[in-house]
Amino acid sequence: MENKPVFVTQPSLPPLEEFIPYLETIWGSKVLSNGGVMTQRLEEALCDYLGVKYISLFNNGTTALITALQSLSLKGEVITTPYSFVATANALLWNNLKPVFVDVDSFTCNINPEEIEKAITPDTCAILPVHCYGNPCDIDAIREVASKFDLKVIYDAAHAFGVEDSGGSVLRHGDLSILSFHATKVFNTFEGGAVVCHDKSTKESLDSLKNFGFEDEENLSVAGLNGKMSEVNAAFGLLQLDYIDELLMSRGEKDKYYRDKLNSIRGVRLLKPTGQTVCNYSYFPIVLKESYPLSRDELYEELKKNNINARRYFSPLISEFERYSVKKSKKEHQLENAKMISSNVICLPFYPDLDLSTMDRVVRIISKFKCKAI
Ligand code: T4K
Repeated sequence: MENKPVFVTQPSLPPLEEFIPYLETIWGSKVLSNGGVMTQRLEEALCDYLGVKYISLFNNGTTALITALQSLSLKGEVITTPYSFVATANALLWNNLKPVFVDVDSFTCNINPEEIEKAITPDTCAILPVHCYGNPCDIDAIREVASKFDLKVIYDAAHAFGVEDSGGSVLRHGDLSILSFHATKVFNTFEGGAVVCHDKSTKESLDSLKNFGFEDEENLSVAGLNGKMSEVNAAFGLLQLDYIDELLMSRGEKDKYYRDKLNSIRGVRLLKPTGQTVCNYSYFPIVLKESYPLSRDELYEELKKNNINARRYFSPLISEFERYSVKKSKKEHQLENAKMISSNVICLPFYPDLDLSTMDRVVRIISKFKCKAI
């Protein structure tokens, strides 16, 4: 089985027979969507597990983010990171907001608060940072700049399920945080997402916005999306929660295994967890240094030749997609760190069921090239 295809991630599925009773309940109730019992139970269970006050479930992380931004009635410019999945900035465009990309820290890959402050204009209304790969942003510094300039903060916490800092869940920070429960995530509901908020009236407003904007049968506040999670997705989430601690533990063990093997390879930089007391090990990115004998794309192709499908998360930068490129912008030079990481990063296959022999296979390929003398 030396050459069986390997993907960057793969969901771990609970035993199929354990899902049947959930389906029987749904079949019995004939309530398939629109806030049925499974969705209500999952919201409660997630508040409890994550240690947050209010959660509104969505059908994916993108609609969660679009609706979170819509709920704040923002207008103007939003400062964000170019080093993320394109959904982050797409959600701004859906709200007629202008993304302003600023550079990231070269070690954490997260938005650099000093760069945020430099990019503020009279049109700035909010900051949209991403806890990239589940590593928390510099939350204190972001809070400081936001309060100094009276800006909203919406965290894209798509990768940060279960991550904690010394005070508890990182999801308690900012005005709102969003999560993704896509199949490729640490906790998944096939497709799914959520907005975490701090008070009941915000939760009610999010619930209304994701239900087309209905306030009641006769009143529509604004044009909302259909962002509701279905009962089957919520039921899968409930089942998956029973296994989440086991899955996180397995991720932790695999993270350590890769680190021990890759640490000594010259030219390979491993990103270190920063600022969290509980990690979720959502991805395993490596950044190739100049001394590594292959370019990132050469290594990517080499892995592919061996049936190992790594991914270049996040390359291109969002700001490099034609739709977003700020041609000849005077801010262009400020994205140096983001560009450097984006051209050299590669996310290795990483998921709870990944076997050690496959990890060894990945390590063998990375380590077989002789390092450049520089
Ligand atoms: N904000 C951030 C920072 C995000 O990273 C994302 C999504 C969002 C917001 C938006 O959240 P969602 O709307 O997606 O809930 C994947 C995911 O589709 C996306 O959720 C994720 N971030 C992004 C980083 O990665 P692709 O285009 O790389 O996915 P795909 O289909 O190539 O899947 C990757 C690998 O996973 C495949 O090679 C095979 C494996 N896989 C995939 C699926 C779907 C499986 O083994 N089983 C599966 O069911 O975007």
